[in-house]
Amino acid sequence: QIVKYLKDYAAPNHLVPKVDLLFDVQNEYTDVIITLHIEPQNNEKTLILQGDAKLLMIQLNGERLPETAYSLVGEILTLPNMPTVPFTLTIQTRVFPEINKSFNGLYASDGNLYTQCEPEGFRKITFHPDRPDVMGVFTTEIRADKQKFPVLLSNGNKIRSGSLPDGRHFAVWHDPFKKPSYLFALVAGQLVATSDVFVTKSNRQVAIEFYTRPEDADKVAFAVESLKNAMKWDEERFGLEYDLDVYMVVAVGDFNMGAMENKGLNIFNTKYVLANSQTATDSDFEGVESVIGHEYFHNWTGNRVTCRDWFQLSLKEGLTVFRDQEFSGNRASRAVRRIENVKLLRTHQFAEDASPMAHPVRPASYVEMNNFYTMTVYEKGAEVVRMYHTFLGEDGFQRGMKLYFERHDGQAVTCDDFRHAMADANGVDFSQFALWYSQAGTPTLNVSGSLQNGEYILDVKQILPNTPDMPASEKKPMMMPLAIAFFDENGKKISFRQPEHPAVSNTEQTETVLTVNQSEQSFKFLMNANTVTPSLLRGFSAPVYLEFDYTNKELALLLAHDDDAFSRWEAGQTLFRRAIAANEDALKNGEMLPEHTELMDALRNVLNNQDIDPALKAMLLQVPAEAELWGERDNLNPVLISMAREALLEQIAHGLHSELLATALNAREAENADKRGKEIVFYEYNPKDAGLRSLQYACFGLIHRFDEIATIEQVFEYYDEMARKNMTHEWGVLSAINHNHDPKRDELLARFAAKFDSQALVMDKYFMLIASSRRADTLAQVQAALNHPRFALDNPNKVRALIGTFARNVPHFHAADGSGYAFVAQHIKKIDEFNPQVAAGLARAFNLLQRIEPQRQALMRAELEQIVALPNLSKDVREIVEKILA
Ligand code: HT7
Ligand code: ZN
Repeated sequence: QIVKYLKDYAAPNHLVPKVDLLFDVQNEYTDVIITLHIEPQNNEKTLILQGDAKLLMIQLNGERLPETAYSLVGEILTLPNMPTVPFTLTIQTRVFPEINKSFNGLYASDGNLYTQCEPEGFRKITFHPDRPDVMGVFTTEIRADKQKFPVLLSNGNKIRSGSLPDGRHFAVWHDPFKKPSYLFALVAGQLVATSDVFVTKSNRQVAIEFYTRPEDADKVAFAVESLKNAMKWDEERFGLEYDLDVYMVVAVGDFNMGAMENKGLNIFNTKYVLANSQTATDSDFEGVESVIGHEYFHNWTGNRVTCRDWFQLSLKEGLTVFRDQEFSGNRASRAVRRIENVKLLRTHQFAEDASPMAHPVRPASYVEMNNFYTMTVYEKGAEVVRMYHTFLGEDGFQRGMKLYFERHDGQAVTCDDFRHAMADANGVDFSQFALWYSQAGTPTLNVSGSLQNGEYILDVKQILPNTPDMPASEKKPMMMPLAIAFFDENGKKISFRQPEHPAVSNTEQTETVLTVNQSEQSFKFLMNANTVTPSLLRGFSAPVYLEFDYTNKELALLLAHDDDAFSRWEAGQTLFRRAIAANEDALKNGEMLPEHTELMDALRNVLNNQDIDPALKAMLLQVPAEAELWGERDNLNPVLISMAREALLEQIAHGLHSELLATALNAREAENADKRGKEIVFYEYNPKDAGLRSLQYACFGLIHRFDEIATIEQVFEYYDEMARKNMTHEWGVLSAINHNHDPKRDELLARFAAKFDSQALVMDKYFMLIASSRRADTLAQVQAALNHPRFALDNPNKVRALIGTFARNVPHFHAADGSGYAFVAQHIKKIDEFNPQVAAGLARAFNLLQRIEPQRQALMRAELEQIVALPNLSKDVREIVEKILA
């Protein structure tokens, strides 16, 4: 395995400021001719290019080079005797998109052609340095059959097009902005455009074009609207305006990730473009809005200012996730969106940080870059950006952004450059903050408090974990914001002063942000109070575990009264976690389950409280996911934890049946209220109705446990009526009864599949239902689904829906006989033969290996050892599996 290290970075010896491309599309192959206008640096004579395509010929300044003038070893083309003054190199390659199932480079999907070049896919098309600090102005000509490929697209503006002999035609695209090769894109095929216009703040007209298959054109309106909202929002919040005359989005069903921000020509997984109320749930709509925003925001944070090298990936991804989170939060339910983001981070990123795959936000090494598009780089990276924002406030943060663009527009830069811009624009020292980029693992803040004579002392200890790359003993204390407030016994905020804080020592405050930057430190507050319950880490002000020895009563107080939605939710989550832990102990010891009176009372209060926003109420009812409960525990039995969690859900369903029912009915009533009396009733996505629906199904997901037989009968009878409203309702009822053993469940799922047979994205939902069921026959049903005519092992969405969902189905993936591990491992091996990126994604399911109890650990290990023994295993899967086994 060749490991690449950040410490070995060296500036490029050859720049390529201009690139001319010609794609000659034929039936079985495409010939690509690239002309690189090369500027040697430091009199360097040896030119090194990257390429993984069939090499046909090379010309130097128009003269063909003999084969003796270069050598090609693996993907590295070495040309030893190149001029030291500017020259051109023209290279012809041949690629075979029809047989490319890796969905990297140039590939065919449904007869059309698409590219995916980030991070190192350009080299699968042609030869180039293919590193992000080599930027150029691209001109691209595409020639193809006019009937088969009526639409020919690339980056920038179309400057010429016309007919060619033999029923062929051509188009020439020119992108005036210098860009790295990973932002190159080409699309050719039979697509229809849905068009719109956006007028920028400086009054320029930007043409918006969304390309889809003709039958999907009725599902793009929401994405188009979301794009226009994103364009406007970026102007208003960040002062950033779009820079080309056209913004194109192309939807494709075969795609490895969510979407790709290629300059002026985004390519999207259909999942994040196509949505109408009959095929997409409210959360699908929210996914479209956020990914459309994310890719658009990359135009400045990623494209105009890009990464110097791939170690700096979080420079663009962390920042752009922060921006898309702010955009989505601005649209509606900011507090709920924040909680959703924290939940995502804590379920998946914290797990990654506690696994053999742990790495810093700026990784120090990698074997396969595709393996580093991780929750850590994206989601923890966004939290790092959010911490700058918390320290500096909106104005200070925007000053930093302004300086960042002033200094670096058109450049390829580092995370340090971003940090310096934030620091210099505000005169703040962020040198200690740099540790967030180099130290992996989730810190723990251990906090305790004591009140004496009106003086409250908060003691904060910072504990850093061991990670595979660095022992805790080598780690230095990090700098982070700790947002706090205090509540009295009636749930009222206590006002306080900070005598040690010169700037505010005489100011009465009710909340503040502390700077934690040492292993141990104390903060003093003066207040007039008898009992104090601190509200800590408000808004999740830093990506850490927080330990504070709350009583259940204090947690109930915060859950009832805290005005910070995150802290309120977190108080409930802690009560849930405690109850599940107590259930686990009882199950382990064969004892009666405890009653959890305080939790039940607190939940009853939440359900009865009419002042809580429905979407937030739905979040407050959500029990932590299984992966969140694993935390940093060792020797864990995931199935026992899952049983303890299920037992709590049953207890809530029975203990609060009537409150849940009343809440669900009220929410349904409120959703229907403004539709009654109208001739045509729309159950469309809008944030208010989405909140009411999420509350209905948060309740219904519990209610059905009260009497599963009666529920399935009822659902069976009213299914068509529910389903007719919209996909959120249809999905809500099917998800709730999905675990039911009654044959009616199978019949409902079969009806669902038959109804949506021609809708690929809805069929993904069908496969998800099959794979997420807790029914005893789930593995058998998943195996049968592999032969369903709409399942395809070479389609990443289908693989994620069926096999990926199964790998997260805790009782089945972790079945004691190892059948779940064997099933997933078998498919990792199969898929790796044509799509290593997707196979490596599945391999992460085994991340838990070293922390799982010995019997399951042995079963997992046996599967992984078989995988690494494969002679042709990809470096993608090998890197992941070897790390897990290490
Ligand atoms: N910047 C993109 C990351 C990406 C990707 C996208 C699609 C297929 C393969 C890919 N490899 C890397 C997506 C983003 O963060 O916006
Ligand atoms: Zn991104």
